[in-house]
Amino acid sequence: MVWDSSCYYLVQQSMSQSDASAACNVLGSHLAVITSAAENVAITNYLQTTGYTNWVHLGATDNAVEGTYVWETGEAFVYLGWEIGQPQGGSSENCCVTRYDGKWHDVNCNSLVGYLCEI
Ligand SMILES: [Ca+2]
Repeated sequence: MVWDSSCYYLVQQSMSQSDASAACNVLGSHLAVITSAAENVAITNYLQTTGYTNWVHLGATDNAVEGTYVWETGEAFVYLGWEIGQPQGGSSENCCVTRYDGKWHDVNCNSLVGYLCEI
């Protein structure tokens, strides 16, 4: 899916967030980074078209400082797409995922789900 000069690709293969990040890197891309409501809508619409209903890893973690999410590209964490009440997993859930409803949750980084690459 192409939006605003980026290309996004859902991989429906379940893996941990770190493995997913590495897999995107092998393809010359990175895990998707969402920095606006418009981008979140575009990605959500794309996920809906795929019919994939599981979570998908994004490129954000709070591994370094609990409670402070950062994008792996270093882009500013300016848009917050968390579902109400999220993130709530404390130090056991440090990875940000999204799905067809566009509402982000924090999950354990070893959660085996699909992932979204962006280039
Ligand atoms: Ca956390």
